[in-house]
Amino acid sequence: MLPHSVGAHVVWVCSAWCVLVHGDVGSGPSLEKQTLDLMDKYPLIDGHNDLALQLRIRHKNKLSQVDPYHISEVATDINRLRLGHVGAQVFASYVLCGAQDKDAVRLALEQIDVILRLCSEWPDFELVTSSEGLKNTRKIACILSLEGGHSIDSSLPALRMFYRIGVRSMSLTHTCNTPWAESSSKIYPTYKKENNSLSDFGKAVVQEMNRLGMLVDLSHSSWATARAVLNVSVAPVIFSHSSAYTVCNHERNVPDNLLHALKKNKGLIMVNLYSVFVGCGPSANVSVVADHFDHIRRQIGAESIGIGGDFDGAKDFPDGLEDVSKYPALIQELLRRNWTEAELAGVLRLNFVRVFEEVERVRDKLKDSPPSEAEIPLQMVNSSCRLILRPPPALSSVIRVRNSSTILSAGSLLWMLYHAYLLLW
Ligand SMILES: *[C@@H]1O[C@H](CO)[C@@H](O)[C@H](O)[C@H]1NC(C)=O
Ligand SMILES: *[C@@H]1O[C@H](CO)[C@@H](O)[C@H](O)[C@H]1NC(C)=O
Ligand SMILES: *[C@@H]1O[C@H](CO)[C@@H](O)[C@H](O)[C@H]1NC(C)=O
Ligand SMILES: *[C@@H]1O[C@H](CO)[C@@H](O)[C@H](O)[C@H]1NC(C)=O
Ligand SMILES: *[C@@H]1O[C@H](CO)[C@@H](O)[C@H](O)[C@H]1NC(C)=O
Ligand SMILES: CC(=O)N[C@H]1CO[C@H](CO)[C@@H](O)[C@@H]1O
Ligand SMILES: [Zn+2]
Repeated sequence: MLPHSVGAHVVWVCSAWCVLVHGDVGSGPSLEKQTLDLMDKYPLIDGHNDLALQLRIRHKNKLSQVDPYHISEVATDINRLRLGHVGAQVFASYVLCGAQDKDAVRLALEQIDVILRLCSEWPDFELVTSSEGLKNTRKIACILSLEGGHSIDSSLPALRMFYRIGVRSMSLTHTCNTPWAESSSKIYPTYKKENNSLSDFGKAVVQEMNRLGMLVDLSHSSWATARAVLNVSVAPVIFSHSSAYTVCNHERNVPDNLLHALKKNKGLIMVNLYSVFVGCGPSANVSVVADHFDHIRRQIGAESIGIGGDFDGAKDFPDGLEDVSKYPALIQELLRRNWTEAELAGVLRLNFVRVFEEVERVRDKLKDSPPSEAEIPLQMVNSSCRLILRPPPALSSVIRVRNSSTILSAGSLLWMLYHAYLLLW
């Protein structure tokens, strides 16, 4: 029932051929075959990919200009996904922080449009919106995510509509704070937070995501926000593309105490491959990436680990891991380091499926809770781009009167009589 990849077949034939030619059955070729067999059985579910961003930048989202099997100057296309044994890709709908409080919602919808198009028009892809769909598809599964909470413009109704069109995961921030959550990055001066990294409205966002069955993604959030979310979320959360802070001390990575909180939450950290996060510099190699896996496994166990490559969201990737076709090199290195096949089956696929299923179970348990009507305080989001709707004075005074069941103040009584008079007149 798992996708059978043409690419894998080609590679397998080559490795068999190499064995024949060199008469070599040493550890190299057999490890390679073991890797590819394992990845045939457990095709990778990758947690983060920014192809849609590149389609915007390079092709203005005009899919008709693009050959799905070979896209130049990017790290992702169908040929390379097949070679990489990728069975499912979470595609990010990412909108620049500069659009916050402007047209972030429109831009996010446009990125979702291009992802939904490629997931339906490209024959190798299928959009999935449930763990069942993910497990059953024979194609490369597409999972839709929203990168950056600024794309919901502080609106739970907008969040719900994103869920309806297929979004199953959202990172609370990108590199900017939202009015309700804090980013790991300080490059934007917006919505400074002091001692309140997740506001009451932010908690309502997390609770509504739990109720909907949307994965809460803490990559890009500040550590304080991540801790606050882990305190509130009743479902497991993910870091869709973050690595280990102890191995490379970059603020986008996850420190050990947060890793332990994540384990308690039964969540998942999907290791980011970007050289700057894994090697703390513009260059890195497979071995350094594997050090992140080893470290996290020592801290919280292999069952908490996945892979979130971040291809096409950044420029410099480690030697030997330059694009989505190279994942087998990483799995082979982990096998060489004595990771078991069961551990790697989890890292490749089963851990993500488990978390997704648990998120759905929480949704099912909450099915009798009504949609949240929480609103962000107006003064938090008051900008010239927002139309402020106010009830007319007559209506608001009538509501006030209706609500005060015991004592009517003389003032509101007068207001009511005055407006009743105006209406009659
Ligand atoms: C934030 O916390 C720090 C350290 O606990 C404290 O010194 C500061 O006064 C707090 N700021 C506010 C606005 O509460
Ligand atoms: C977690 O929740 C507890 C109990 O409500 C609270 O005392 C604590 O400050 C919270 N921690 C964070 C990081 O929000
Ligand atoms: C990988 O990079 C590390 C750190 O730069 C270096 O020490 C190591 O020798 C490299 N390993 C390989 C196999 O190139
Ligand atoms: C893997 O296990 C074998 C056998 O126990 C051992 O000889 C080898 O040193 C281990 N390799 C690594 C990288 O830990
Ligand atoms: C919103 O901003 C406008 C213009 O700056 C101001 O007149 C109004 O009082 C503000 N409203 C709130 C609720 O902050
Ligand atoms: C703001 C407020 O007091 N709202 C109340 C108005 O009356 C309805 C019906 O009695 C209550 O449900 C609201 O809480
Ligand atoms: Zn990112």
